[in-house]
Order: sequence, then structure tokens, then C-alpha cells
Amino acid sequence: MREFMGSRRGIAVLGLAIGTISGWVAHANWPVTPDDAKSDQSATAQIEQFQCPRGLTKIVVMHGQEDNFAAGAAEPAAIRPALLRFEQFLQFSEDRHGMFSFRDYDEPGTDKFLIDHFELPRGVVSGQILTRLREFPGSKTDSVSVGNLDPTAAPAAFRGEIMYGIPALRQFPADGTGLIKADFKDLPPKPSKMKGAPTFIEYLNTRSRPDAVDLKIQDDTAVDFFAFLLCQEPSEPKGTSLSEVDGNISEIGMSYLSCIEDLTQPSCNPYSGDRLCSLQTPIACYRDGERDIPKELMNENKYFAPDDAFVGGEVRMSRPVRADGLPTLDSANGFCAAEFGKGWRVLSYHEAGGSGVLSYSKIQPRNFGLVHTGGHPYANCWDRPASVIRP
Ligand SMILES: [Ca+2]
Ligand SMILES: [Ca+2]
Ligand SMILES: [Ca+2]
Repeated sequence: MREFMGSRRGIAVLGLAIGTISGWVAHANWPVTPDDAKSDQSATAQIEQFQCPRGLTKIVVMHGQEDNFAAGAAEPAAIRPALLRFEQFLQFSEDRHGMFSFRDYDEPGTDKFLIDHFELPRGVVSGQILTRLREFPGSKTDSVSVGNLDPTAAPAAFRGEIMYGIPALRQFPADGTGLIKADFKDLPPKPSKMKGAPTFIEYLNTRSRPDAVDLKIQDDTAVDFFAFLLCQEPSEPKGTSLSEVDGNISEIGMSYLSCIEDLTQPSCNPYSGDRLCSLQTPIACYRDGERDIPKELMNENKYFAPDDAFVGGEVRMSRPVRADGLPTLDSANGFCAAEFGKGWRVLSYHEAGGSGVLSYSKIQPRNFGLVHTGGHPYANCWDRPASVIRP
């Protein structure tokens, strides 16, 4: 074994053999950003500026510090504890592997494996990987893999591993800072002959996977830090509500439904909803009409209701209902029609264009009801995208 280890050629052959584990991605391309305007931005700035579509939650999980490999406090990588029952992972963790050393973040040198694990949530709709890598001799043949390193993991067919390779190293900018960004959708899928989730994001959303995702970078590349930037779907379906302001506007026979004016109510959220669809909640139903705004509300007035929120129809609150039993907007509209008659439908969040609705309606202060919010698929109990979480 010593002779074999002593032979660079031998190591190269072994490296090639290991390379084939994730070598099926070796020629795939995905965008790096060495030359565009963002390349002089720090990863920290890019993480801050990373935005998720409205209604999704931004989650950042970063291991190692972005310090461009500066010496200082240790930046440890750690093998997932469940893998330590396998001999080679134990050897790596105790740094007594016969062929290779174990590498922490920032650690320079060749013939070392960085193996780490990240607690990542499920329900990820989109996201990206951000890392900074530094080449050493031999880096050209290196691989970066994320997935499940358990050699016995079912149902993968190939050595148990479920790996999604990131063949980035050859595309390093020679004069750049080594910062690399990969959108999940640009990561190459697994070959179809292998079982398990076909793409990394599907693996991420697999309920039965280990809670932690493994990372392996082998064997001649140093790593400043490694980060996952995620956009997560709402964990529980909620719909958007408007609440009746506790004011004196009922004096003139009117209602003012608003998003945030009543501070005793939870703020409404027209991006990811604010009332659980699984709870009994009234629906704000609406029938269009032709009434004119009363003179009392023109110009400055004592009712604190903006006249541009006026609509000519009437709003009524339905009896409480579980809106998750109304799968589509059509069915919710049908519920209003069944409740109040022909012409009634769900009130729109934007009925008056903004987030408030002023109308001739009889609604008790602090009553609230679900409305329909167009343009934001996670804002309604009906017509929601299916969860991305898979068995
Ligand atoms: Ca450091
Ligand atoms: Ca190598
Ligand atoms: Ca670092």
C-alpha cells in the first residue's frame, strides 16, 4: 500500500476511479460568474442581495467564513455522524485514512477530502449554491458533490450514493477570486439509470432523505466557504384576510376593510397569506354595484377612510368555512353565490386597486374575511401550487 501511495500515477488512477462516481457530470456546463459585473462582489454581499420571489422564505445555510482563505479561527468541516459507522468515513474523521487527508475550510494542500454536512429544509422551490474554491495541482480532475454519501442508502443503485456533481473546477476564472455560483436548476441531473431523485432540488425535497445533505469536495481543491441559498414554500397554506377597521364609519352605513389599519388584528399578508386555510374563517363575499361615494368621505374627513378605496358594491362576511375545502377560485366564488345569491363572488384584495375596500356594507368592527389576491399564488387557499415536497 505504501508503494501504491508513493506513486503519483497510482493516486491519479485512484482519483480517476473515484472521479467516475460523480464523473457522469464531468462535461456538463453551468454558469459561473467570473467576468460579469458581479465578480467583484463579495459572497456576503451576494447573499444579502439574494432575493426570493414574494411569498417564499429566504434561508441561507453557510459553512466556513468568507475570508478568502485567511488564517485565524478554525473553520471546521464535519462528516455527518450517521456516516461514521462506515470505516472510511471514520478514518477520514480521525485523519488516519491511508490515501487521503481530511480537509477543513481554508485548509490548503493536495490529496485531501473536504466532507461536510448541511441541515437543509425541505419545501425548497428554488435556490443556488455559492462557494469559493482555490485550485492546487490536480484540481482539474476534482469533483464537488452534494447529496447522500451513505454507501448503503436505498434506493440508489450505484454504491448507494445519491450524488449531484458540480464539475465547476475546470471553469475557474484564472484571475478571479474563485467565487462560484450555481443555480439549482443548472445542476446536471443524475443519469436516468440511477435510482432516486433525478435532480438535486428533488432530492432536497424528498421527505425520506436524511435531514442533513452531504458535501464532498475531492481531492486537491481548497474551499473558503460553502453556502446554500434557498427559497422555501410556506410551510402551511394560508389565505389573505382583510379586517373591518374599528372606527366610526358605520355611522354612515359604511364598512372599511383594511390590511393593517386595525392594530389588534394580525397584519394581512398578500404574499403568503395570514390565516390558516385549515381553520374555520369567513370569506369576504362581494357583489358589484353602482353606488357613489358619500359626500362625508370626500376630502378631509373624520372617518380616516381613504376615498380612493371606495367601491360601489356591497361586502358580506360568510359563515366561517374551511377554505382548504375550496380548491379553486371558482369553487370559492360558488360558495359566495350559494351563501348570498347570484352575482356574489369572493372580494378581491385589489377590489379598489389598493389594499383597502370602502363600501356601503354592514360589517361589525374587527370582523375579518378571506379575500382573493391575484398574482401571488401562495396568498390564497385556493388554486395553490402543489407542495414541492415528495415522498
Ligand atoms: Ca479563515
Ligand atoms: Ca484531483
Ligand atoms: Ca474561509
